[in-house]
Amino acid sequence: MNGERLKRVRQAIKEAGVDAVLVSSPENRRYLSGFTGTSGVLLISAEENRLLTDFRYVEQAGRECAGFEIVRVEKTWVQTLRDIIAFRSYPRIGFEGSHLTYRLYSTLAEALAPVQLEDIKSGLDRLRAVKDNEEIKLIHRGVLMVDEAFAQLCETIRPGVVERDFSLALEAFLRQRGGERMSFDTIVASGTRAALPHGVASDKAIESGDLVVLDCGVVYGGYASDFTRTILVEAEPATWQEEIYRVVLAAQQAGIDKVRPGVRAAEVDAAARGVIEDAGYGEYFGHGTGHGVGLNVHEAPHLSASSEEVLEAGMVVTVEPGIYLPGKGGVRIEDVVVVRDDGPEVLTTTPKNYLFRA
Ligand SMILES: [Mn+2]
Repeated sequence: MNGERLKRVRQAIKEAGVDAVLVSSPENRRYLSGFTGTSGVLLISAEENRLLTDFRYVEQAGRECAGFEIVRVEKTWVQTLRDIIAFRSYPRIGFEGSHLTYRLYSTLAEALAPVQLEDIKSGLDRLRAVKDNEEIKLIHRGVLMVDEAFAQLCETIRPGVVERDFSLALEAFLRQRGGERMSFDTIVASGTRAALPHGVASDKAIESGDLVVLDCGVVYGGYASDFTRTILVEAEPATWQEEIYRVVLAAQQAGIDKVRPGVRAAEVDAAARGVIEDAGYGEYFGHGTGHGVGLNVHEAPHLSASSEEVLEAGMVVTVEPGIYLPGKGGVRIEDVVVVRDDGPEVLTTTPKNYLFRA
């Protein structure tokens, strides 16, 4: 049982003005209870910690969730929940609005009436933004696994190699070393496809002179990592290729240099974006500069212009600006960075100070 996390969720329950909370998203459920199964819901209040789950997971939950009473769901968890709270006084119950489907919400509201349901998802997500040392270790391990994979496999990015085959080799390498799964579908975007910021590996063969954007991550111990490098395949760089690489690299460094406690997430974005805008490529950088990484590969804090979050020591974020020129290609560079009291600690070790030649 993680008493510190339960203390903080009880504080969040109080702040949200609810009497109890239902936690159904896999990340928050795992964060608060330790449960790694794929089906179940937590009921947490000032007085109780319960996990409602079905036959498949009862034994596993008993092992994983010290401090939680495991309740076996017979028909649906909504019915089980209704039976439990019939004996409670919980006039207002929080739930995760961006996770619960509309249909489930409707069923829940009807079954629990007259209980009032309040969406407190963002209040729960915020609990995960600052990582403890154990969490940072798991993320670091994943980051280093990907660094190792890149060092081993980079030179296999050759003309004629199909994007999808490369991603498969990369995934096999990482799985053999203990990676549970990839953080997301691996992006291998070569040639003009490199202008697609999320160009998932396709059947295209890599060609000489292509820029290849490789964006991937591995999940280790439940925690995601995230990584991007751009590689030039077997050619002298064209002037435009060298130029956008240089600009993205400078932008990425400007973003990293801003990372420290007390700095607004939007300032990190502004620092990176400013370099790209000053070079005249502002319209070709259409996504945020980075995001928190943890149980979810994209989580708080969000490093974007509209973010109102403020960095705190222990947050783990990516810094990943890019330039995408339609019909030509693109460049993105991404590292994972820990917010430390004395500034940024970059976990990613793969070099980036030059355009990789494969
Ligand atoms: Mn990322």
